[in-house]
Amino acid sequence: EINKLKHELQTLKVDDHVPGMGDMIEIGSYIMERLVQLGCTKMFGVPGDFNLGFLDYIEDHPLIDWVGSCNELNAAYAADGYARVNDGSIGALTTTFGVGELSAINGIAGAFSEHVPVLHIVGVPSTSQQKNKPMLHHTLGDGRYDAYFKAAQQFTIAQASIDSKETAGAVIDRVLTECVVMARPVYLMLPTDLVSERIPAKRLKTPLNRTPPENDPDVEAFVLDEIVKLVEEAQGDAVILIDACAIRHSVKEEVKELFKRTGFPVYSAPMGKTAVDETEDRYGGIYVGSISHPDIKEKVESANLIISVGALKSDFNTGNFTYHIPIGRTIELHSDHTRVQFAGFPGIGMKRLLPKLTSRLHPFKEGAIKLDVPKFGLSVPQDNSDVITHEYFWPRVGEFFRPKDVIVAETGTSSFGILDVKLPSGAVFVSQILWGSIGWTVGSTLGAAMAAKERGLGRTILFIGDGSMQLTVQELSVMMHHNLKPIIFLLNNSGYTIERYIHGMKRKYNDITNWKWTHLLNTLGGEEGKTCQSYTVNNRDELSRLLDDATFASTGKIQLVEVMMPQEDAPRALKVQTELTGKSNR
Ligand code: TPP
Repeated sequence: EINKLKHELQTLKVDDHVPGMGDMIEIGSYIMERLVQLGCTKMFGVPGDFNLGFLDYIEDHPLIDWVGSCNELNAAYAADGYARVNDGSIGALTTTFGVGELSAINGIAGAFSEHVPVLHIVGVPSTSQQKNKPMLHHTLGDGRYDAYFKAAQQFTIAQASIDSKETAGAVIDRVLTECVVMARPVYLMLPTDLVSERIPAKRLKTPLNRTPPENDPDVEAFVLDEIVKLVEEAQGDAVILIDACAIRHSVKEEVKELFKRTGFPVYSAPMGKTAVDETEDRYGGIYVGSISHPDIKEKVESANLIISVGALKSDFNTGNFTYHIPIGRTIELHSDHTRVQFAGFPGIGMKRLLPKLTSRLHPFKEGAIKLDVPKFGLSVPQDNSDVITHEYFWPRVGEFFRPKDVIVAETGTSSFGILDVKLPSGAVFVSQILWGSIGWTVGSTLGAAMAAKERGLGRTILFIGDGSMQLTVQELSVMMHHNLKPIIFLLNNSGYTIERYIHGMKRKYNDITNWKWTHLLNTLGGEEGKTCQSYTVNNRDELSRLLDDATFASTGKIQLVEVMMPQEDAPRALKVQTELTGKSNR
């Protein structure tokens, strides 16, 4: 099925699969065709009377699947997760005017902060209603029809209202191009009366530009000379530090070329985890400022030169801003600017710069480069305890992962615990470390699992705390509706452990109601034992036996594992980070 789809995508011609369209195409179909061209084949969302007409086009399209979510927040999370795993494409959702779109805004803002390209299409009242401003349902009742557009301006990189059939094609293309090139969400208003208006199909023959513009050649040449000089002066003692924007702005391949050619060791920030294959010889692990393992910290901070690619220096991504790397020894490559030591070069983007840099640098010569990267990864502790502590859990599940697995980790103990686990070749790590909206991973897992299927990746495995699951749990039903089979590890530590560590270890506000977790899938539409399976593991032996069970590992149905953990236990990195966060909140 995947191959068939790929083939159809490659050979797609507009007229082939939209019978009778001729040279004209309806606006609803035009949007669909552009999505297909971008490699996006899922539309997430929730129906409402202002987008129902558009939903017909989605449902009838041969290459796009409609994925109805339980609420708009989850739909936005799903579109975000889909875009992250469907690397280089975008995610898309559609909601209805006001009530729907406003519910999605948290998810859209998260995509903005973490550089994820998401198209948010909102079905809005007709063009004449927008002019006359009657007191329609879903309005504020005071005639401010532009209020939601104004809200969207805060959280999207481009916004537009399709207001005539004459300009529709150009408007759609403009926002989509911004979405892809800037790797950020965009907002498009689609009035009810324009969905079926016909516009020329000719524009579709020109694919959208997906790459950033060329750098100014003189400035770029100067920057390259400066970088090459610094690399030579470093005499082989340089490291590459890869981060989130290397993934989001699609330079993973370019960075791979760079470290293959130079032989420099590579380290990753938490948000850049799996940007480089963690099984690479020269991969040294996660650098997170003072929270890093001491040998990683020493290797990175003592290098003569640090080439940082796509850095996103947020608190949780830098060990609370504790990078001890002097600016004089740093080169920073970003999507839209470059920094060489103390000098900034606006407009010099890494997508164009990196291949030129790689070709200018000398190939690795045996003995010329410091190659002693620390041994990255954890081993399972051999003590006699039977308690599932974080110290035990993460290395133990690390042994369960397989190449190409998609591993999603929720804000909380999960996103910290997973960091030190060495993930197998081709694995994709998904987490929302900067925005950190709890519950995000449930929607995101829905989108990620769909993209994983399309891309021929492995299992989708979610790690989530009991507190976070309670925010967005309904989306499990959508996963089952679409026959997705993720494995969900629900860490039951009786409440908000990460918050306990920040403030109020014994406070009631950090407690939650315990749910009957193993009944959930059955309640949400599954049939326990048939289409879904749930387990509780109380001790190390039960966990280990389950992880070694071939039927469990092959994940023939959606599975939820309730992992019983102590309330006040946490991964090492979380304990250090929360102490720093707690202090800075005072
Ligand atoms: N609301 C949202 C939408 N996002 C948030 N980040 C918070 C509240 C604050 N918050 C951050 S982590 C957390 C809360 C309430 C608790 C997470 O608890 P749980 O999922 O059980 O994770 P644990 O640390 O126990 O593994």
